[in-house]
Amino acid sequence: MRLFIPLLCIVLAGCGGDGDSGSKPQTTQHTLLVTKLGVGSGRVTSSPAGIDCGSDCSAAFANGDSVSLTAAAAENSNFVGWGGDASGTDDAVTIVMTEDKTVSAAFDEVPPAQVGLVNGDFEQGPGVGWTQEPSALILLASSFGISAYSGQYVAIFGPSDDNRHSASMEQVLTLPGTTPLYLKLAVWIYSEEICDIPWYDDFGFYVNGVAVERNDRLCNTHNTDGWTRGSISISQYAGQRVTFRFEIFSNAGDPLASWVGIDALEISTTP
Ligand SMILES: [Ca+2]
Ligand SMILES: [Ca+2]
Repeated sequence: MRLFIPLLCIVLAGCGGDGDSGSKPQTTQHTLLVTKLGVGSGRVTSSPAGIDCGSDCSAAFANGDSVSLTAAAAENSNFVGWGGDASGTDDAVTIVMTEDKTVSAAFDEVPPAQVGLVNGDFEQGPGVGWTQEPSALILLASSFGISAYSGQYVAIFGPSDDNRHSASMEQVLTLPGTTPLYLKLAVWIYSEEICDIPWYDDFGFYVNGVAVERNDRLCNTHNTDGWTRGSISISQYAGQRVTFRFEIFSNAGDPLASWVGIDALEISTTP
């Protein structure tokens, strides 16, 4: 027993000898409680371990402990930030356990990405879906003296009273993940440029700034005498978030003298 008692004292870390009145008090514990707020979802874990919230959202830690909490948003959620006895928007935060503490973690839902074109037939007018420069290109076909291919509205790229040398329209969209994939559209070309003279205009369809379909010698032999239906392969961009851009321009010093109308844009799995 003479050997056993000192060993037991080490294990218990607190055997007072005779006359030793200053023995350490047992370490105080504080509770850390994590609550989750918001319409999104996510998980909060602690280091040292103890909280995995999830379902295990409270744990006791020794007085003075530094506890690091880490928030991980679930799919289609965002971590917004910490509240209660913590603050900030970084995924990790450190809490010093000087007392019982409650920390909230807020998660928001990420709105699902719009798949496909918005206002591809332009029937929602010039204010929806498309950024247009230098002014609205989506207009009532009747105001231009033509019929729309679909509905009432079309987009027209060409000269204007402002003596523009270019006009463009773009939209950021997420494409469906299926292949093959096509952009189907109706096109009407009317050019007054003479093909023997290099004052051609240039009209193109660009994805992420790269020309996918382009006519850089637009002149009067290309006139379509009305709407024609065409399709452009965009399979290589399937499933991606991309920028669609249509642009007409004339070379420096030479005005635009071509009009290109487009209408009834549609993302399709068939050409
Ligand atoms: Ca239309
Ligand atoms: Ca020109």
